[in-house]
Amino acid sequence: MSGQNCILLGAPLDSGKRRLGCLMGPDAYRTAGLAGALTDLGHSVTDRGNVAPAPFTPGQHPKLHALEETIAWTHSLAEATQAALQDGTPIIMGGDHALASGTVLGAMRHAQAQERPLFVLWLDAHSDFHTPESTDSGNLHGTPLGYVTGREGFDAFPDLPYPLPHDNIAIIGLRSVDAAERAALQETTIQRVDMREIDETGIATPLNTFLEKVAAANGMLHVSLDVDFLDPSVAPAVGTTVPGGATVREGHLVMEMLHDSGLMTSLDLVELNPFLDERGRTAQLMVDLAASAFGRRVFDRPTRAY
Ligand code: NNH
Ligand code: MN
Ligand code: MN
Ligand code: MN
Repeated sequence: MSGQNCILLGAPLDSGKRRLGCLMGPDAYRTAGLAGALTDLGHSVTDRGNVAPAPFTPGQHPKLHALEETIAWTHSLAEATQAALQDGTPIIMGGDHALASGTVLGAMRHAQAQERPLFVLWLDAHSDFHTPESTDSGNLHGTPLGYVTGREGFDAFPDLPYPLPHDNIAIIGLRSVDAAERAALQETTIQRVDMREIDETGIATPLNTFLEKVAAANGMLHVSLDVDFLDPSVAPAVGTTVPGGATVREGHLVMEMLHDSGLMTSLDLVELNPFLDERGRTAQLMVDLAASAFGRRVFDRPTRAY
């Protein structure tokens, strides 16, 4: 699996919540050496620079923060992601998690054109399954999985080509799920893996279950990695830390398994807030995790057949 065409897309979207800083994410990944780490692994890398939001007029929504701006980003990121998927493997350098409404939409359009199903792996402390009605915070970074699955209330967002099937989604790392999200999630077949399950079975077991399903369906796989999937002791640079998260090794194991599976077709790196980092350590860890997803390893081992 060497020699992929990696396409870096900067997404300095900071509209998905009120605390600022994620707009610095793309340059933090560049500074931490993401492109060089990938070329060292034998991939070709093109940095297409930063995407900009489509034109928009800011409004004053009583509850939702920066609705118009987030919708504008959804339009432009869907187009940029779909275009990049035609040429290689997009790596979206966020930006907060609201960007995934755009990147997953772009991946859905691309997969539909390829006549293949799209699967989504969401690595996150949170489930991001709110609707504009159910969110308490009004922060749209808590809603992208609600949007792409076709929940109610996203009328002002771009039309979906189809609702992403619940069976095609796994969320791994859960430990902060709001009551309204929990109630809605429990009505779905989304694979929900909380930290307790990871403690009890190890993280490889539920991930294998999901990857086997992707492979059996000849699916494309979009991976969305939220910094807060990781424990705050190793990844402090995120506005929404939740204790009890994934260890460095659990993070790497997920990425190594994704690489060995050969299934991942696009990757989001989201919620990095460099303003909150300590000497760049979180940015560096995210770059190292991305490197594992693109083949960095200590020793080769027999590839598991999915
Ligand atoms: N569920 C909360 C909300 O909707 C928190 C979402 N924050 C995240 N999601 N960081 O990954 O506001
Ligand atoms: Mn998230
Ligand atoms: Mn999160
Ligand atoms: Mn909430």
